[in-house]
Amino acid sequence: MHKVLALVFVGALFVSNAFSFQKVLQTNGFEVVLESQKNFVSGKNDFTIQVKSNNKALKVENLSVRFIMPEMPGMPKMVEKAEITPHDSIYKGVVYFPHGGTWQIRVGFSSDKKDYQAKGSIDF
Ligand SMILES: [Cu+2]
Repeated sequence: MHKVLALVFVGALFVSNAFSFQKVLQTNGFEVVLESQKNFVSGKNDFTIQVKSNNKALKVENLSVRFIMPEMPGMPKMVEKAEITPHDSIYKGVVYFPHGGTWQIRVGFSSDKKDYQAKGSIDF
């Protein structure tokens, strides 16, 4: 039941075309598409992530999304791992940021038994 509701929810997001944030990362011919209804903020963030090949969203294995801020004066390195829930080939992510700034994005996944990592960054 929860899965059905979640699918309807994610579907509704697409139908209403409500994404105001989109970031596309590239790796080895894959496009990793991060989307959210609002720009990332400190605190809780909900987003969706899709791994596409030839414009088709794929089901992948071991999808992980981490946001990293390198060590800075007076602040240790921070790694915030997103909680990922698959809904067919759309993955729903939740991440909490302690504060804004520039965060490196690392998206890892496996497809056909090979491991890939896409990199990017966001600023808020
Ligand atoms: Cu920090």
